[in-house]
Amino acid sequence: MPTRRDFLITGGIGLGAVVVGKHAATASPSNRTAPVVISTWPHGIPANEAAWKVLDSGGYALDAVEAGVRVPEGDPEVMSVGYGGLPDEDGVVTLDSCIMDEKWRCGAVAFVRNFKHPVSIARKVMERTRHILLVGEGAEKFARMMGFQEENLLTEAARRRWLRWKANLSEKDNLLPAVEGNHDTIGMVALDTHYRLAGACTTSGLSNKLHGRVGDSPIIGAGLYVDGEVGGASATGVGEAVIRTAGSFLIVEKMREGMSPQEACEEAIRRVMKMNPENPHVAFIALDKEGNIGAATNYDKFQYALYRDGTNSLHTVTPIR
Ligand code: SD4
Repeated sequence: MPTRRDFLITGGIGLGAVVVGKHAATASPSNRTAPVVISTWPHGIPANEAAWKVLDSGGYALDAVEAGVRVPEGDPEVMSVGYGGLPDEDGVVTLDSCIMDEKWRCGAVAFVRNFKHPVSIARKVMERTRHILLVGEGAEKFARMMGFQEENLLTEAARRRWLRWKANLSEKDNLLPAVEGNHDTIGMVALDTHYRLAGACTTSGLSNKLHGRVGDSPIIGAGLYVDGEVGGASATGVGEAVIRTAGSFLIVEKMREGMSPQEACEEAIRRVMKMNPENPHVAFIALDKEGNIGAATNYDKFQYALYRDGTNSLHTVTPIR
């Protein structure tokens, strides 16, 4: 019995939920479909739009996902990614991001301050170093060396939200970060017209997190995993639960064993629920190398954006309980 019900949202979310592209997708006789791009949350709609521009002109999936996730990274209205993201408990915006191509090449940065586009720094780590993950000061030094401009990422709106949280602290509070309302990492997986896969994941992480905390989003295998021979997956939600399950890697391995992207995402959510008795909010998206997609969650309001067959649409996922 299906545990997930998709429906097309036709309006009312203020993002232009359905956008029709110029061209229909290429469907080969074997029923493979490309290009396809899938991403998390309503801000996936404008992100998909940017990714589709690359894909629709025959471009590379890796360029598409980078261009795509840079949109919410640069948007101050999106308070969970990049510029305008909510800060940690010290009032500092710290960003985590990674990117991965179809040949297992990957790059990541974590705990990066004052740079708006960590995904592009992550790509430079992948392309210009022998390393995969750079953090904090080292990542920032590398970004400066690569010519990225520093800027203050804390917007007035985010600072006010942080001040309100700070003002409400009491000796009764513990240091668990508030989890409501800030699960909106963008994870994106794309398949280009040459059937090459790539993915990216980028976030400001949980709001009010402890200074120095890094979540799942920059961890290859947790927040993102891509295997060009199989498919790719990405995660959003409480990062600790995603890391514990190696969620994105788990999904790709389940697809390798023969599960559909949908079955694999549902399996990963069940694993999260089994391994984390407090049932933290998590959602996964997946795309296989044939262009089939999946999405699953254990919380009420998860939506993903899908650009396929020339249409960009937002889908709500029925949670697994
Ligand atoms: C993290 N997974 O840092 C991220 C948070 C988030 O949607 O909001 N994800 O744990």
